[in-house]
Amino acid sequence: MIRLHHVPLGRSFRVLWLMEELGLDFEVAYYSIRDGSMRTPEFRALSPAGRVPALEYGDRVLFESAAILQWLCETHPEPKLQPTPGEAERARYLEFLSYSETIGCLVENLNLNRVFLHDPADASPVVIKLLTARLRAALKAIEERWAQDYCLSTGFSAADVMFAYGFELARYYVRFDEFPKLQAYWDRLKERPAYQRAKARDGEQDLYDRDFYPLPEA
Ligand SMILES: N[C@@H](CCC(=O)N[C@@H](CS)C(=O)NCC(=O)O)C(=O)O
Repeated sequence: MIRLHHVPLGRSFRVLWLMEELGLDFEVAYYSIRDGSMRTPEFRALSPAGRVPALEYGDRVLFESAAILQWLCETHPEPKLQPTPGEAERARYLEFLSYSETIGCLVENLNLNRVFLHDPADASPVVIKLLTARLRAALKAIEERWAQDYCLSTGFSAADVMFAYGFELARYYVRFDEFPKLQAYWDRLKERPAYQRAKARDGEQDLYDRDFYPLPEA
């Protein structure tokens, strides 16, 4: 039995998408960050920090999206979605897995300031501007170096699942017309049947109440 513990639009989408790419048969248990369902002892037994993704896989429970993606690719080596140690693109692969969380953490901090505070007056415009600038810079750095179709020159891999998922959230804070190469790459990934199957199982997000959060005036 494989069961993914998932928040719609959360980082658990990476695992949902990858499992569709691998053609696995799995269940999805849905949560909301807002309703306390991830603060229970039962959920913390699956994921110590009370976060998604958590993956039940037979007798095993895993957390952390990058670790889960790597482990799933090792456990299901066909189709081959990651370079093995020693292969030329392995270093680039590992870089993208980690860089994805550089972007993920910036978005998470923007989310804290912009969508999770009970009183929006507690948000710091200065911090929001700094985080947004850092997010733009992190994306721009890749846009400027982007000279291929996927993260790896060898083609589609779990690095694309890990990295491009971040665009789903970053787009609430930065305009992607600044990043035409990344936008074209993302548009191509969204055409993948496995992505579309994953999207159909993602669920209704309750994080954002508008399409874009412009910088505060002050
Ligand atoms: N580095 C972790 C981050 C996991 C994480 O922070 N997930 C968010 C959803 S995107 C979460 O569960 N947040 C719940 C909370 O902060 O209370 C990963 O990639 O799995």
